[in-house]
Amino acid sequence: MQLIFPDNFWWGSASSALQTEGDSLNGGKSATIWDHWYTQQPSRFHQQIGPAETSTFYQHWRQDISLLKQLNHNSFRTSISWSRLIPDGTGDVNQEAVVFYNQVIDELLAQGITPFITLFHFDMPMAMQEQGGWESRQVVAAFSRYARLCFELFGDRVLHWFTFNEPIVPVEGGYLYDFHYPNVVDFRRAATVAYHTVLAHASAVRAFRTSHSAGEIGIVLNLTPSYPRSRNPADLTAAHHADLLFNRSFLDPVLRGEFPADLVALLRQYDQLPLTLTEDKVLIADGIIDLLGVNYYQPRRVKCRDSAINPAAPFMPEWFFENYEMPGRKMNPYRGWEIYEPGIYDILTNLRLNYGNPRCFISENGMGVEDEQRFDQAGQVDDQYRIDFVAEHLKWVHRAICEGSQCLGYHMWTFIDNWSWCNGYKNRYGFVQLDITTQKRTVKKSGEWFAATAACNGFNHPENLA
Ligand code: BGP
Repeated sequence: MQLIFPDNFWWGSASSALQTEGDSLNGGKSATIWDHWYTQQPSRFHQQIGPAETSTFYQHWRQDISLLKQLNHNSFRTSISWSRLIPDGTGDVNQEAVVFYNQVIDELLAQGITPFITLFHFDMPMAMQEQGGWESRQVVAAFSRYARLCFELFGDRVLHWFTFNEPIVPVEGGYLYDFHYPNVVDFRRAATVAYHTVLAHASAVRAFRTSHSAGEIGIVLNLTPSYPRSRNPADLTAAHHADLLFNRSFLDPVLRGEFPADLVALLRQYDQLPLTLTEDKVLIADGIIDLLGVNYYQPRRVKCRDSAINPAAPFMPEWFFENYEMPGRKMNPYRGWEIYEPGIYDILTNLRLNYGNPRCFISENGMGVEDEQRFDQAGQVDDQYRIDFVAEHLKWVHRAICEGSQCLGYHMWTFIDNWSWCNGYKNRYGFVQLDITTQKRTVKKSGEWFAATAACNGFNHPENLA
């Protein structure tokens, strides 16, 4: 079955500044929370590889962009590093950074690749964290200024902006589950961080609108459909709560301009609401976006709790559900994530039916695999599993589009094997293999497949949809 996508479909991939640039303390850049945390607890990082080098995009940007061209990308998302552009977070702009980002943007455009730019991808400047990070309203104001400066500096050429990448992840990692700095476990503080992130997002959208920049602004959310174990009312309620806490906490404000009433009621009942100001409501309503990026890796399967809550334990999302390990689920064993391709269709359909069918695109989807060198065939990684993964997801994206979804593109995570936070280089995601010793770049079989798919605006899928 030939699957052909709409005209001008965005074919590309996503990456982030911190995971690819390297030179994390050079070029006038200051430390992020990642640099700091690495100095404190290097053993938290796979093979003790920290953020200093990553995949050397800061040096090899020209070569990397020519590889993007070779992969037939018509679009590419990366982020600007706040701590590179404004080293102390609030003060002077680092001209070396301006030169660097101008070169990257100009070269992308020269190669016919539309730049999609994110403003914040998990990389809080340490100087801002010292002021409280997202727990502080001053940091929200500083972010808004940083966003405005980006629109002024690059907005004549960048037409697709994203305020945040996966804003729930620093909330979960930094303030609930101890996998990002500052390693706090405290729901009320987590709720404050999430709330202030929404304010920061909305302030940046406001700054964008008042700057009269051309183009559009959005946000990238990792949406994990919550599937209940059964139709039992207790399981359905568990799934509803997981959806409220992990998806709708950001989805509703950016698409409907307000938080879900039942989420607010739930947090009020448990005395976990952050402090709010009267004027916040109007600001949040101003944060409605033009374009939604959807990152999809895995579903969330839940059931009602089997055991009583320990009232002395810290308040947690898991007070309302338990994760459910569905028998026979298909797993990516390296990352420990379930692979469930119809989930991507369910997200797009939910957006179409319940959120007014916003303009959106798949901004990340991908498969991290350990020890990929073992698939080397005559000097190239033969990653047929990644081709199958992408083809199956694209099949469901195509179906959603046929039913009316305004899904405008598909970006893969990621272009080149890159540094994956605490996982370092354990799992490889790229279309391009990176030798981390020599920095040699070699296109994998999936990269060739993707280039052909992008060139044809589609591909031949061997089977019919069920
Ligand atoms: C997303 C992030 C990316 C990337 C990807 C893969 O959540 O936006 O930054 O890292 O996941 O996940 P991981 O690196 O944790 O394997």
